[in-house]
Amino acid sequence: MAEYTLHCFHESGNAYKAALMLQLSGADWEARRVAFFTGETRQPEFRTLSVMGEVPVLTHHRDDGNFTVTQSGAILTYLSRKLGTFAPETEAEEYEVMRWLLFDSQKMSGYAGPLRFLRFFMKKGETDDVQFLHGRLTSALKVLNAALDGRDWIATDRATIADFALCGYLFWPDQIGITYDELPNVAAWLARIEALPGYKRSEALMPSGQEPEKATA
Ligand SMILES: N[C@@H](CCC(=O)N[C@@H](CS)C(=O)NCC(=O)O)C(=O)O
Repeated sequence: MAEYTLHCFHESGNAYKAALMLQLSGADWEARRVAFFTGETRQPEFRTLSVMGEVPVLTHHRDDGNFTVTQSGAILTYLSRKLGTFAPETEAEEYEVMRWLLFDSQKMSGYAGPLRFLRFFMKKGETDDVQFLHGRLTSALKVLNAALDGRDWIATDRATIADFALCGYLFWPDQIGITYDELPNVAAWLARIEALPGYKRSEALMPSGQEPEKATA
């Protein structure tokens, strides 16, 4: 058995953050498919793994037993401590990373995920809800673009888990319905992440959460 099991599916940008961290850290891990699109996260068995009913879920198979962590920000923090990679190194860096993880959860992934879901997977059209999410995400992207001005990485002078959190959904601009034409710092930062040794796209790291006959991506 691998040292880490990640309950995941490749359409999930939240799962991608954890998978990317495991991949770029060279960790010993395996992906366990969650059939999200047929409702596995709502089943009682999944709720015993995660009371919040959300992917990703990380289980660390340790000598003292299995240790399970949920919420992508907590998983990234746990992995950075256990693996000693992409971690903040000082108290100031710790808070810098933390505030970007929180910003990501509410305003970046927190809007990009639902916007992509409604536009790309549900084909909802340009409803008021879609327009609201688009506006909120556009504002968050402008904040990120401004914060990246003159710097390579968002929280420190090195890549950290904050970068992996914020980019979780951003390699699917077409599916979200956005462009980076007016966000050059974001575009350059994403290219920097793609150039990290061992980088892989979500689809190459995890199985699909869709049933094969229904797969749209
Ligand atoms: N704040 C959570 C968000 C996780 C999340 O929204 N996961 C989605 C998949 S991307 C999910 O499992 N949703 C299940 C549901 O809403 O029923 C995190 O960062 O891990």
